[in-house]
Amino acid sequence: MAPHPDLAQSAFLQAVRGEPVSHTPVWFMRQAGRSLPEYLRLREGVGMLESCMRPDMVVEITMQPVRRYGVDAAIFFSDIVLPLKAVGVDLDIKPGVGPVVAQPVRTLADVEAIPDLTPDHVPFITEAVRGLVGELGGTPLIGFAGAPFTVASYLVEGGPSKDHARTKAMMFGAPDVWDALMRKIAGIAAAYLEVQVAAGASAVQLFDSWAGALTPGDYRASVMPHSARVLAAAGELGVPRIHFGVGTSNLLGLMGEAGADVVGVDWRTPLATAVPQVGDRAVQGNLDPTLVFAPTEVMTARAAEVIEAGRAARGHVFNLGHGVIPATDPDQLARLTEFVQTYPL
Ligand code: 1CP
Repeated sequence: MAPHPDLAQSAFLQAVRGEPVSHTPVWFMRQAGRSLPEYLRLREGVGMLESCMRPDMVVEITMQPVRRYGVDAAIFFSDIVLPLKAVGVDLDIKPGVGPVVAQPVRTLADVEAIPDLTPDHVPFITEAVRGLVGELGGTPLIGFAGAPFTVASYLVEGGPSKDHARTKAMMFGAPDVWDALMRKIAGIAAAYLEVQVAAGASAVQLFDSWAGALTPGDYRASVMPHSARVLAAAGELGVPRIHFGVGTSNLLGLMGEAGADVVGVDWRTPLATAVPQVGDRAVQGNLDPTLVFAPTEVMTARAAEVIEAGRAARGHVFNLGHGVIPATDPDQLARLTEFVQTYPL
């Protein structure tokens, strides 16, 4: 299907390419799911992974924040562990916890038992993306995948972890197993992104949420080459690539060099500090997600500072510095969206 003609004028796609924009484009990580009452109603009695495998639900949940806020891009409703589930890894997403893996990956045999991903594993993704692209019209859809380090953390730890100790112990102590695991996940992520782009996604985001646990030296040696492979594969499909992590103030340059068009910045690093680090790339971010709980004029004053700092970058996509917090008042996000879109450039 040919891309919708209005996509050429999308402020989001213009900003990520470093072209002039009429307004600063805005979308929110975790805008789909979690906080909207219409989402919570729809999800009643349906498991998280089950909802990700039902195209009708994926289309509806992805559309909800687009309708409510009029954001400049949609983020595909899914999860970073969905492709693992699709190839047969025994895992679930437990309410209030997150992804839990039945048999954590520890050995080379464990890695080799994970199948590579083919489009036949995820026909429901193709169907959902096609349906969405039809409904979204001129609003671009951002596809996504988890980056090898962040996905490896769930597989090795068996669930959410604060220090990623077992994961890093494998990286430090069993480099052959680590290399095989990172190659396996990178291949799955690249294939998963290809399915989304083939079905019509306009851009992709690689989430390396937990990369901030690494020193620059370890990131460069043991993680970056694998993320770079995923980003290069996405680049060959001709779509812009966003690369995001949390607590990555000392990794921003490397995350750009890994092959990103846009570097996502969390709220701890001022954009004025981040922009020189990423060089000739666009940035995405980075309002502290808790500012939506402050009075509206406090929130918008800080949003204005973010927009002003973003002017120094090749391009700027406004976002929160991490995902929408579930207790967020949707009306406050609506006000924030309007403020950013009408802020004079
Ligand atoms: O039952 C539920 O509603 C569970 C909540 C939920 C939702 C709505 C989870 C569990 N995942 C998702 C969807 C999701 N996850 C999206 C869809 C788009 C959107 O919500 O707008 C995306 C992009 C993700 C990506 C994801 N999953 C990341 C990377 C982004 C980030 O937030 O840093 C990570 C780390 C995950 C793992 C995950 N999935 C769910 C939870 C609670 C977690 C985090 C657990 C942990 O702390 O380790």
